[in-house]
Amino acid sequence: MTEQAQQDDRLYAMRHSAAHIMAEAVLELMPGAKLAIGPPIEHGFYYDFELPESLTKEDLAKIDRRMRRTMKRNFAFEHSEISKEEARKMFADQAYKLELIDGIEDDKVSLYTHNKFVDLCEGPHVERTGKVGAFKLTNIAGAYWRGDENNTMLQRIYGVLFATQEELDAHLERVEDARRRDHRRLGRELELFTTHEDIGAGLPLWLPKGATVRRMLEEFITGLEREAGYQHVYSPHLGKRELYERSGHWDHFKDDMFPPMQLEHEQMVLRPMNCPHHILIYASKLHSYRDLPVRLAELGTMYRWERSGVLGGLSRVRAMTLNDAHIFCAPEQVKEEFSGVMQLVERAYDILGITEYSYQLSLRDPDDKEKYAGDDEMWDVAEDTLREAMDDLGLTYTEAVGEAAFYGPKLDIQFADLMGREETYSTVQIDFYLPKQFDLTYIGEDGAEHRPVIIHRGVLSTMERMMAYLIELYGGAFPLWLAPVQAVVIPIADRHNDYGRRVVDDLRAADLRVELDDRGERMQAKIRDAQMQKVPYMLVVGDKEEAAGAVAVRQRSGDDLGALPLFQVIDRLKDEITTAMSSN
Ligand code: TSB
Ligand code: ZN
Repeated sequence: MTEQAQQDDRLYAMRHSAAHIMAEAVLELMPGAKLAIGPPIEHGFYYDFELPESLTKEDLAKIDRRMRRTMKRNFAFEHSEISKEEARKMFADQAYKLELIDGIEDDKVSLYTHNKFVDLCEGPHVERTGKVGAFKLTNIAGAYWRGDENNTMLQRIYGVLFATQEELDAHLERVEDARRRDHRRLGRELELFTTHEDIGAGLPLWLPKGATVRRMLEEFITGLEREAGYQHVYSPHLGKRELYERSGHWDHFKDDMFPPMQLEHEQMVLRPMNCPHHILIYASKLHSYRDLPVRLAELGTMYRWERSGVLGGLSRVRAMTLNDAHIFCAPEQVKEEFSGVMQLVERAYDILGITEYSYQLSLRDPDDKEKYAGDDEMWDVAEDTLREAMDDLGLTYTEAVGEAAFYGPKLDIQFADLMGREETYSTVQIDFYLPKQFDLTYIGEDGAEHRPVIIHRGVLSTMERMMAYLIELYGGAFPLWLAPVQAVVIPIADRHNDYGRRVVDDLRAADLRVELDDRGERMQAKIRDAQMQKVPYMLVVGDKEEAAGAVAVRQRSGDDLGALPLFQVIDRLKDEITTAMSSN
């Protein structure tokens, strides 16, 4: 066993043991408590109880104290086995335990005892109650017995537990940081996006400030794409059912699609991907090898029937706009195009300040061929091409079997959120299938028809998912070029409002996003509010500034740059933007 695996097992036993100690404490405090189950989980443990009254924060503190006492007294955890018959007697007043005993197949029931507390349990546990590590009870939640909403609602107490106090503190700090940076919370506080129940879950509304950030991102990425030889197109968000039958989405992606709309003579579906539309744009004219590669890009809006349980803020939604492109190229151009996409990805990450990511080759699961279109040979060629393209670039990657698209393997770029959960952002996919389904061709140098390959790629992922990530990456403090409001002009008194307005006009004329805070509040309050809104620059104007054609400049960070002539401030902001957007 590796050292890591040993540590994981040890932590598992500690967390499990703490769950027993907690159940004992609850039973002592509330003798009528009915105990359900109490497993270890990631970062800690929980236990479910049926209790005569709702638990309060004060109860948690009491339970905590009792647990610590039990830990200090350092009882041994002792294992024993009894027959089911004996177990039924022993747990006669514990209905949930009786149900669990009935579910045990063996005739032997395994028990663990510490102090006088006995629980049904397979173990393993630590040796003694003094060895459970450092814990904290975090919260109380409702949970149905066996997760079934037809059953009784139980009360669940969650705890986190680590081997040492330092590790526990570090974890709690991470959780707190994640809570502060949570894009759903910041999305509300900074007025970036919202949802409405009459519109529906997973269908976000982008508020003016969020829309500004998005527009800047869109202008940024489409600019890079134009430089890299992409042509931008527009296409409608829906198509006939037949289109998706032909593309294979109907057979392989239907579960993720909104059901068709029945019209007079046809069925229409909201598109779950943009590829078929781009393919038909390619096919709308004849192509010669000289045109290739054809790189068709679109901020393509698409719709997926994500299950309600997996929706989360902006990171997983049902209506989304992908920074999409489909590259139609000759087979011998695939590697070069792949490399071009990777350069684009790197450039974009560099400018956005994205540094933590990993490469995942998402491959077909050969034991689950139903899920995929195309034959073995096609998959072998596509997967080999992708591996070689990655190896040529000298990039290391992990492989994820079963994560391919139905039409081909993908290079997925994975980012972890603050709690370590991974999601795919950029993706580059090699597709030999759809060109065949749509009978795509180009005329080769030899005058004969050839079949192109399609590279599907998203650089920024969907605007929704990237926005969620960036909000958390920056903690809401967007760099100047992305900030929805780049500067707030703050007049010290009402008599400075006119000058403030002129300052705003000059900044706007220089294409900067500026607001005037002419509320009748005190200057300090205005500065505090601008800081809360994470506005990069605060430009304070009073008598002195007005007389000098200047503004007193304060940065979001708290730095005070003093009074500077307005034209100099404009240059400074413009410079900062140019530098950020050309960083290398
Ligand atoms: C790249 N046809 C390709 C395209 O040409 C495609 O759609 N690939 S995809 O299915 O992998 O989706 C592209 C990216 O969209 C994913 O990598 C992921 O970053 C993002 N995405 C997928 N589903 C969602 C969702 N429900 N909410 C937000 N973003 C999503
Ligand atoms: Zn595609």
